[in-house]
Amino acid sequence: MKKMNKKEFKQCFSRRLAEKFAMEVSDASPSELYQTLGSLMTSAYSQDWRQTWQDYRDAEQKQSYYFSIEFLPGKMLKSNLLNMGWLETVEAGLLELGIQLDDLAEIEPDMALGNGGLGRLASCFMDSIASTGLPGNGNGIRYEYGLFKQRFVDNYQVELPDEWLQKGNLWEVRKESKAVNVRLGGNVYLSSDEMGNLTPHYQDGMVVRAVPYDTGMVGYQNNIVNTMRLWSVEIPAEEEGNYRSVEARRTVEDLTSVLYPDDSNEAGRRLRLSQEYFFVSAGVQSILRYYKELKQPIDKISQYVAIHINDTHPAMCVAEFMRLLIDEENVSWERAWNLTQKVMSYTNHTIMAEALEKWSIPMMKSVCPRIYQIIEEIDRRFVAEMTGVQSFDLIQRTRIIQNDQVHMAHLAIIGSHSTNGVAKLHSDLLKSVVLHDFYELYPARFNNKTNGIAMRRWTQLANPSMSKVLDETIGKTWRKTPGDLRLLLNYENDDQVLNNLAAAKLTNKKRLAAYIQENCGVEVNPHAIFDVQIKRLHAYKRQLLNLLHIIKLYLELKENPDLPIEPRVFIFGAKAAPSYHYAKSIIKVINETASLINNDDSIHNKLKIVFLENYNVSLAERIIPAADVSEQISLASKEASGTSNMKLMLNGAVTIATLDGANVEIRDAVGDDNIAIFGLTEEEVYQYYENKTYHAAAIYEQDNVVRRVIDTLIDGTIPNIHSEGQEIFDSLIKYNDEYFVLRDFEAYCIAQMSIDKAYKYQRRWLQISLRNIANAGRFSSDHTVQRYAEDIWQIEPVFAHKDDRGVTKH
Ligand code: GLS
Repeated sequence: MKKMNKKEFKQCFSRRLAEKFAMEVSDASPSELYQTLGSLMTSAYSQDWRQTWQDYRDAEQKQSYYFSIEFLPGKMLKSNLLNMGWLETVEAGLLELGIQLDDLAEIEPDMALGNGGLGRLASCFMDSIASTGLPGNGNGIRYEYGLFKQRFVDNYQVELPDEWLQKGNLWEVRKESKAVNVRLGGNVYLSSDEMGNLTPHYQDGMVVRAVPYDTGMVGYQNNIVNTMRLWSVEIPAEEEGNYRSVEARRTVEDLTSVLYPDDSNEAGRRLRLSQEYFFVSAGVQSILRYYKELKQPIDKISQYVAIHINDTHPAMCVAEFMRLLIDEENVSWERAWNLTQKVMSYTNHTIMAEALEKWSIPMMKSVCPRIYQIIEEIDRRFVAEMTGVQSFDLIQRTRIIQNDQVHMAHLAIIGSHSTNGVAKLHSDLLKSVVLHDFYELYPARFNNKTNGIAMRRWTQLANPSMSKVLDETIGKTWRKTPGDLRLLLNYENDDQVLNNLAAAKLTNKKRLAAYIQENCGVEVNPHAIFDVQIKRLHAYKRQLLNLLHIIKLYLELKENPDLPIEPRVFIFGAKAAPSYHYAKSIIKVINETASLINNDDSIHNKLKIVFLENYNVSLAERIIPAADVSEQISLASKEASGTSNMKLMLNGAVTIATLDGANVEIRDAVGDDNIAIFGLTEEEVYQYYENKTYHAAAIYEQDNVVRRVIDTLIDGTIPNIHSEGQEIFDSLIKYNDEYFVLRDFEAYCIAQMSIDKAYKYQRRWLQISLRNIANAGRFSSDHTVQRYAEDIWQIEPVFAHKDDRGVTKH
């Protein structure tokens, strides 16, 4: 990629502005300046983008395709600048033109085509795949509306549409020539020739056009630009006549209109199934079209193509790939099946039963009838193959079609060569409990790939003040090799370094405090502990446990305003799925408690609660660098991995955690003294399930503290929560506290006391914080994708080295 000095940049920038808008810098609005900068960037990397593609093609490289119904890139301006190696020059150049880069970054909407961890992971992987030079692409849906915008009205969550495309999207390129048709609905009949070959005949239904919008995924200073391909639906020109009515057009347009706003809690809706088939079919068709251009025999396809099924949403890749091979390429079933299993791999991201997708047979037949036929045949053959080898019961439990439903996880596991979980504990649980039957059948297919995070975004971009301290202390190699953060351990007794890290943290806390003041009207003390829980609002994540502890502290302070606790600001960020009533009630109660506590002068500002609206990637970038404490308090076994836990640790927050998901590996990385672990273990949780001895009401009866705290939900202590307080109270006492909040309450309070105590000894606290930063390198997603590449996809980096002008040197 062409490097520029400041002077050249300024000239190019002014010239581009004149060409695009016929304007001088001084006349242009931030939006025009943003577009000018973006267009300068895209034209600078498009040469590399084309070249990367050419290189993969010339070298006939095996490529992976990451199929995900969600991608959550957030803003791309600064991360692209960083990866292009332009950030410093552009920042300085713009400044000389009187422009703040951050003001331009503000213009860009957050690209929020995902709900939370699952989508963000996909985007961290896209960054890392490009940055490690791996030939890998994304494949998903270009939703017209991203995840809803959250506002609080009367302390309730309300949802507003996210019209992120309103002002266009700089980074995408519409590729009309790469469009494909997708058939939905109707009927399909099979006819057989004298050889017994079956041919499908389609009747009725609709054909829609899938048009790809490609976005360059710029690697970190390596001249590699991969592709994230998102599909948008259109009415095919030749079908215009069939779509005259508004309703008919609407049926088509709805397909890629909205992202389903549910995380780990999927409702089985017809439109969702259509979305799944739409992007699966479009993606697999375009892969096969490319493969055929290579003129290789179809039997070699697994040496060129790896398709990754990210959670069950794209599980129909298995059947669609089969369909194309047998119906379009005349490959026999057996050969096609063999190739399919070699090409496909699958990641499970949750053990929550409601998120393991199942579709009713009638629905699947009506959305994608040919796919249903193929799944039926896969199921029939699976049963036939296993009969006599495995027990009848095991076969019944593992087959794809059961009780008139199609089990998508079963399809993904049976139709692929690899199934992985996303943290050690989660992968073990898959083997021992959730997918144990499949582990019996296919032990070699199961493996673990602990999640990771895009280190550069979460340090260099989000936390420049800490990054500067790191550079000054351990040099700059950590920027490329995050494992080098360990060098920081050499300075754990160096007061100067500890103080520098503390100063960087304070800068970030002041910045967040200003944001809080501006957006919530709450004044917070930057010297207080900033205690952060940021993630989707879900009962299993137990924001309620956090709240109950805050209420306990409040009650204690009311009794004794001189209680010697460190001042704390509890910061929440969380969206609830619009249909998730209970989660919305929790938001309301947290907000009302915040109003109560924040306005109570008698507690001398020792406690504050801030619930920041509209938690998204950009807000995460603001909050995480300012956090002192990271709340990772899900019920053990429920959080598959978590990734905010890694981001917070990397930014020096100290974790208070259950032994759940990747928290276990964080504990292993930092050691017991540098993390506050509490609560039931996963084994203990399963014991309770087994012997059914959990009685939340008994804890309530016997424990005065618990009773006093829980009663505030219904006794008027917290105003305006009449029905919500009762609902939550009932969930705990009447419905026996599904997520063991009361069981873990005491242990949690003790762990919180240890945090309070540790914070009082600032030097020790800073050392703990330093050890967290130093040990975070292992959670780089660069590392994670390399494991996927070697163990699952069998793809390798391109070894074409390029010089600064983007010329390939072989
Ligand atoms: C999730 C899990 O709940 C998270 O624990 C995990 O970190 C993430 C990425 O693997 O996937 N599964 C899901 O459906 N949404 C998630 O965030």
